[in-house]
Amino acid sequence: MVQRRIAWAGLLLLLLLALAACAPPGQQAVSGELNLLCTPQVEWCEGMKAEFEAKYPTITVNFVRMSSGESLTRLRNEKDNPQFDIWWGGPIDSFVAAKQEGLLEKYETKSQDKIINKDLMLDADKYWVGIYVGSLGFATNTTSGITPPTSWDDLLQPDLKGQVMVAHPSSSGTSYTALCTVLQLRGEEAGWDYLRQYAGQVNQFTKSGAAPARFTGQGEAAVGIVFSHDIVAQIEAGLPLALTFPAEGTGYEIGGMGIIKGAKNLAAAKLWYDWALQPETQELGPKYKAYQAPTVEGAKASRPELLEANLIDYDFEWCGSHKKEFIDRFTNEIAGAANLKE
Ligand code: S7P
Repeated sequence: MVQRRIAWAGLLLLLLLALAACAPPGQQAVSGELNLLCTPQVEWCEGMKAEFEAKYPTITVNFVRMSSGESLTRLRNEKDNPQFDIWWGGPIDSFVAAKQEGLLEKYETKSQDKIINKDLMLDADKYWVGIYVGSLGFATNTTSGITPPTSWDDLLQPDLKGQVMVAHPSSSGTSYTALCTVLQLRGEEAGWDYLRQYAGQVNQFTKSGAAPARFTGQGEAAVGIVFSHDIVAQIEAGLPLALTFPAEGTGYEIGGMGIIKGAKNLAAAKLWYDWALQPETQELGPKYKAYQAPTVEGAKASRPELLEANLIDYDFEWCGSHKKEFIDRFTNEIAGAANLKE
């Protein structure tokens, strides 16, 4: 009797092990680690790690959350000995730059068939892909007495001197999206002139792009320039904020994903990549307070109204190709990047 029980227990154990190593049809069983460079908010990064590990229990995800500019710098520094396997999130301008610098690995997969707008959201050479879309907005503290701005010029009003908060474009993809939006809306000469005036209104540049929504809600500034979904998350958290958009046009991001050139856990990186392009995965965002719109067929946007603003025809190739040049110019001629607020 005892022997029979031991035999059954052994069989059960074998079955459990076999199940754990089992992969969906068409995929090889993968186990080990996945080192993820994660650029969205930390709550979403943590949620995605937990969801992925629940689906693939033989893989452990180690992630580091870093803003876009910091991520790009880190990848450049680690080019000869990459520590990350995949980069998930952050505006694709940085992925365009990373591809040009040889930091990404090409990956062609059937999962890319589901992308809703391949011309815009899938790199022609398959080095990066879009995983979400989000528009840039203004967050106004409703107790500040300031009328919420509805144009870029409104940010220059004397009442807002020292009352505007935005991240620094050297560290933040959000802020770089704002910079490149202005250059496209106004043309380069007038755009740089505007950026000089706008920087004069800023009380302090932050490191992270989403932070100004929280600081503005806490009364440290009257207006923050932030992605609209990050403003919505702070309104939901109870902060007194109003969301507005510039009527003449606002920029938007396509959040990117790409496998790192020389990834040490390539098979796991490909699994994450394919998983991140499933509609069920993209619909997980709101569970972790992320309200960006999905990029694949079959996934429903939680806040479609955020893309109903007047979006400019943002040129990701142009902004990505000039990223280093524009950031250097902003940092050297307009506002340095020392002492950024966390
Ligand atoms: O919070 C989500 C999100 O706004 O974060 C990314 C953002 O670029 C990361 O922060 P930085 O601005 O500090 O780089 C966006 O891609 C994403 O929508």
